[in-house]
Amino acid sequence: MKLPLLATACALVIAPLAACSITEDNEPKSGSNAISVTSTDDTCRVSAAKAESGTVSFKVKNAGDKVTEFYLLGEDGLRIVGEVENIGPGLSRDLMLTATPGKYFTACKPGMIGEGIRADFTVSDSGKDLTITGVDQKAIDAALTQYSNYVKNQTGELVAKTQEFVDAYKAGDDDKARKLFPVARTNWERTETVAESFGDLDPKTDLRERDLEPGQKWTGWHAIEKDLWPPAKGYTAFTKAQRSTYADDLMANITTLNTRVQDLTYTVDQIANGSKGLLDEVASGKITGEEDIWSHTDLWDFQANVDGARVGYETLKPLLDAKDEALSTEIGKRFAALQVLLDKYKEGDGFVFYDTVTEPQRKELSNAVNALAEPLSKMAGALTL
Ligand SMILES: [Cu+2]
Repeated sequence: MKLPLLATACALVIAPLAACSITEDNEPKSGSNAISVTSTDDTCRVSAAKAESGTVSFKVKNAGDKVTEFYLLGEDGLRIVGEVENIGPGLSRDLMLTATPGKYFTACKPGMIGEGIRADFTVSDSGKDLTITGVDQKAIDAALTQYSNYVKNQTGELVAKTQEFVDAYKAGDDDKARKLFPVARTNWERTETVAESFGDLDPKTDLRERDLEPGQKWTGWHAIEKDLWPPAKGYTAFTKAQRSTYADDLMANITTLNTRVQDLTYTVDQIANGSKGLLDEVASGKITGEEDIWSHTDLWDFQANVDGARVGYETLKPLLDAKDEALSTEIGKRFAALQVLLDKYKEGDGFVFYDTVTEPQRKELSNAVNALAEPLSKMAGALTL
């Protein structure tokens, strides 16, 4: 079962001036960069196909029955400029970003599979200066460099840890491989929103069996996970040759990821939205126990997503303190509260297995995640407005 990220859609309305009610009109004010998106199970209605450079906000409403996602993609159709994931039926979520002039695509993804329902989107030049006001440019540059170094550091470690993991797996040392699985994934999950921004690598690397599309070959972490923690009945273990194939493929994709992040640069809103995106990952996969369905090592991933979200916040903290100190303090408090709760499940160097965490305990974790998601969702808006 998927738990809704937030109890009400209202909690996520960013603009303080927006009155909040269940029957709220989804139409944007004319001439503004506030765009409304209505996603149903087979349509994606975007209220405007263009905007002017500067702050653009998409108010995404899910009017369908399936959980949906919304993306703003770059001209190549692969680069994710901004996204909101895991929007339950009846809920609304806001995506706020700083858009530079260019050609884009909008996409709704009902059911969270496939290419999504896409449409062209153009951002024209407003002539506006897109630098953040009221914050020292040096502080911005420092934050962006710091974040870029962080990501490179994580993917570098990911290469090393994944190598150890696949070596053990190929050698048939299953006990060692099982121990290393959640450890190697930690570096992946800490930077998951960056890893996911490579639309070609992510499905090959981190796809879950239940999200397979007809004809799609299942590879990556979770295919190996199933082989290491096989179901009691009806599963044929991989041969030695198959093990090598899957292990080498995972290693090659991780190596490519590491190569690609070396040239990546980031913007403040990407870091802010990425931080929130990592927390959405917790809500959509870890709380539910769907991420590591065979190994039950979800709490390692949970912690890693939270770590990544916190790094994003801490990187931006000097800027956020200058723009909205109360919000910054609130986010810091919520991170701390969530960590206190997570610490209860620590065991040795890792965590207890998630199948031992009861339904009420999961609910308690979920509430702490939601309490953090609410102020965290305001960070991008507070920084770019
Ligand atoms: Cu994941």
